[in-house]
Amino acid sequence: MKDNQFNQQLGGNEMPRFGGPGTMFRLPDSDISNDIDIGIIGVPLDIGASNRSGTRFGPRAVRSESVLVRPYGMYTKAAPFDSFQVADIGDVAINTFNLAESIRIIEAHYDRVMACNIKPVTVGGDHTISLPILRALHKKHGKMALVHVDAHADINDAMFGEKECHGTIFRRAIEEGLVDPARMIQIGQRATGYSSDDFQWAIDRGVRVVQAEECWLKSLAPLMTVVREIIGEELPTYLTFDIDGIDPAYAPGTGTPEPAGLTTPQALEIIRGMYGTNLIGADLVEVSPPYDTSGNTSLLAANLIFEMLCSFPGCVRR
Ligand SMILES: [Mn+2]
Repeated sequence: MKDNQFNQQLGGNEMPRFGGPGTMFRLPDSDISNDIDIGIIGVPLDIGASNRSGTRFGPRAVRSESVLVRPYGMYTKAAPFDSFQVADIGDVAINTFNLAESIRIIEAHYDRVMACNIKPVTVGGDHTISLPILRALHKKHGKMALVHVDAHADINDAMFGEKECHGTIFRRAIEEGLVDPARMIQIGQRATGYSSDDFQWAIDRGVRVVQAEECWLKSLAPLMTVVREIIGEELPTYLTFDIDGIDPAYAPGTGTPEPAGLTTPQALEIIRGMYGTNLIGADLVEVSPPYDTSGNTSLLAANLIFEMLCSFPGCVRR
């Protein structure tokens, strides 16, 4: 099975799935290098979260549950490990005592990733991490399109006076010009807020906000057709997926759960619907293993990350 030019997973018939390396998808690990097309990166941060903590354990838990993910998408027919050189390029050494310093460390780390032309697929970590990632990617790609799946809009101006934490990041991203609000779609927002204005700041700047109620009880494939029309095929596009966008019945292991969210099939439709855009990076954030008693949230996260790999441009279908 090692005759492919690209890194392949350690197979379940070569080493039992409960043994062997602890890397994502049982792929080889690697330094940051020009040889890598897509690098999987862990950011074990939880000091930017406002309610339950625990996302510091997310990357390790998602890697652990990823042992069951195989190399071929049975429905999409996608074969990402025959398409790209993918490797687990490790974790970011954040300073767990200092959020602002951690944000700087993350940006500097992704500057190195971008210098090697690696497309990053990140496992969080709380949602704060998307801001320094977008800052680093913006230096290479300019203003990007953004698809943001989340129970929350994450557009607060400040929380407890802090301008940079997991609930403020997309206001900062728009203010700093990292993303084009006219090419930004938020999906899955719901439940309770402080006032009817909570989602309005983004809408007023041209963001398309698709609340969870608009998604209930139907396929999201038509929505994703509209999303692709809004974004187009050329504009560098980032996907940020907060696991709390999904209903806590499917994904209970998270810090700020809200009822009546997206289903697992809808999550797949969203990520698969990104195929056809110029996806240049993605993240999966807010998995909190201490609240994930069955491991199902991490298992789902690992499968969603596989689907992200399948949605990068050039991923072969066979
Ligand atoms: Mn979020």
